[in-house]
Amino acid sequence: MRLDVVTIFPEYLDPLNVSLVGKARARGQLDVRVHDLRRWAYDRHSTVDDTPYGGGPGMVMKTGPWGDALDTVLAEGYEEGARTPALVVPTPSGRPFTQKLAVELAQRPWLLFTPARYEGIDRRVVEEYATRMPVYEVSIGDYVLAGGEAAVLVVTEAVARLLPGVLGNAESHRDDSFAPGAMADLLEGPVYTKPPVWRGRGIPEVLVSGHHGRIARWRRDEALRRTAANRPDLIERCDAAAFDRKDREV
Ligand code: 6GU
Repeated sequence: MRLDVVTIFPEYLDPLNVSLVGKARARGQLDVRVHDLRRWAYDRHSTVDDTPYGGGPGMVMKTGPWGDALDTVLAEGYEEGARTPALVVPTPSGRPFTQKLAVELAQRPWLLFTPARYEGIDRRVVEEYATRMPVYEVSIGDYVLAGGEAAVLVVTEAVARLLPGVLGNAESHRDDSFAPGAMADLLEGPVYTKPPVWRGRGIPEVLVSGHHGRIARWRRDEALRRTAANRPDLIERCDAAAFDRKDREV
């Protein structure tokens, strides 16, 4: 997969060299290019923003530099053989970024991110590129960040771990014993490792019982407990009938 990021803070994307994403890049599974938007500014001060039409606080990112930047990055990508880009526009006004959307983005061969600072990008930029390619305006949660760069890191990590061969087998096949739509929509329960006793605290006996059915059911119940406590909205959506079927098997 190819990823391009156009930003006024290229160094903000340095974490893309670390950990899972960094390793995927080193292995050639991810081709990441970070571009400085100011390269496409055209005045002495490398201005990329201006005051908003209609007044109001803050500044708006200008059409000119963004248009020239995106045209150049797209042309370079096509020249190098990349195909069918999708534009990913991080904005608190976007649709919620979810695991489902991460799976959808992971299918695409080329993502072009446009993280903005200030009050956002002149609307005409998104309108223009939406005539040429799919555009995903995404928000990573109900709070406001100073810019979209942190959202690019979030989306990239969520997408990269879904690419074939990026995660180890053990991790990618977890929870396979559960029907999709049942456990899939719950939060993970607690986990334990050695030693068996720490500061007088033991581990749940069932986990060393060797009874895989009971372990699976315990994990499911803990997942339900945690989900009910932290995300009651997710309980509404889960498939209770699938749990009942599973229970009758144990
Ligand atoms: Cl994608 N950008 C900004 N600036 N703030 C956000 C966000 C994105 N998602 C949640 N808050």
